[in-house]
Amino acid sequence: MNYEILKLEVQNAIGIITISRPQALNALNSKFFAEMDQMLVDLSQRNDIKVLIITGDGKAFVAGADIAEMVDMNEEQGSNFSKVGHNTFNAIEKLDMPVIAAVNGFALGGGCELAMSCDIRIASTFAKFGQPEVNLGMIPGYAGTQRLARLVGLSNALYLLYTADMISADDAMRIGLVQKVVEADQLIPEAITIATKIASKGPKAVKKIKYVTRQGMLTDFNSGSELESKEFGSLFGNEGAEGMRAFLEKRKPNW
Ligand code: CO8
Repeated sequence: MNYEILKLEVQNAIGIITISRPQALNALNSKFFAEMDQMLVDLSQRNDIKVLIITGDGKAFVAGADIAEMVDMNEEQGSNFSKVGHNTFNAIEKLDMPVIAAVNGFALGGGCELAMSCDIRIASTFAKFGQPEVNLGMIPGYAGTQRLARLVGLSNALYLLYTADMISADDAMRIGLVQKVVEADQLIPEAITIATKIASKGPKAVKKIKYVTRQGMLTDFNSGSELESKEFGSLFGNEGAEGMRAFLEKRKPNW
């Protein structure tokens, strides 16, 4: 595919996707979803990337779904456009590697929903988060109603969804939506530092952490614990054996 909106750079096992349609504050249109779907397939077929970072070009991470594209949709088209977003964001959650959102600016509506589909969020002091759909007489359509409540708790989520308030990076961190806030010029370096740290850990263990933890959020405690036992067991005899042996032999593991 000839990517026009997405740019991928790969350095030292870290992939950085930049969403670049700054003239529309990187608003999510059909082209974005087609490109992101293909990018996720491409990424799942490569084995040189251990951690992925997603960021935005310009003053926005993503300022929402593309209002100009949505304005004339009918009920069926709106519902379908919502499902397109669900599929893409679910695929990010299922991607076989940790995904870090490096939120450089506005993360509104679909932009906040995209950031929430990533595993962790690092924000610049310029970042603003919000679900302003009620200002448009709409509700979130890319699972924002579901992910926000799971990440920040029911009442924090309902507060943001009802009021459409745009909150600062510090306030987003206070409610647990963001894991770290840094100066703008430190955003990508810090995301790379975190990604590099994760990439140095047991690679199979990191993938299984994502799989088991995310599956656990979709199921009940006992089923999640059962899956944990199975995947925990699967690491014995290979990567886990090397990691534990390296500890006992006081050397670095050779993954
Ligand atoms: N869609 C399309 N274009 C946009 C969007 C958007 N979401 N946001 C900004 N733009 C465009 C503007 O129209 C403007 O274009 P132009 O230069 O041609 O007039 C350009 O980007 C720059 O924007 P502004 O001039 O408005 O920049 P400001 O710095 O003054 O303001 C804001 C920045 C505050 C971010 C402002 O642009 C804004 O409020 N944007 C809309 C935010 C919003 O409401 N987002 C939610 C959209 S709805 C949504 O995301 C639902 C998700 C689920 C959809 C389900 C599918 C059915």
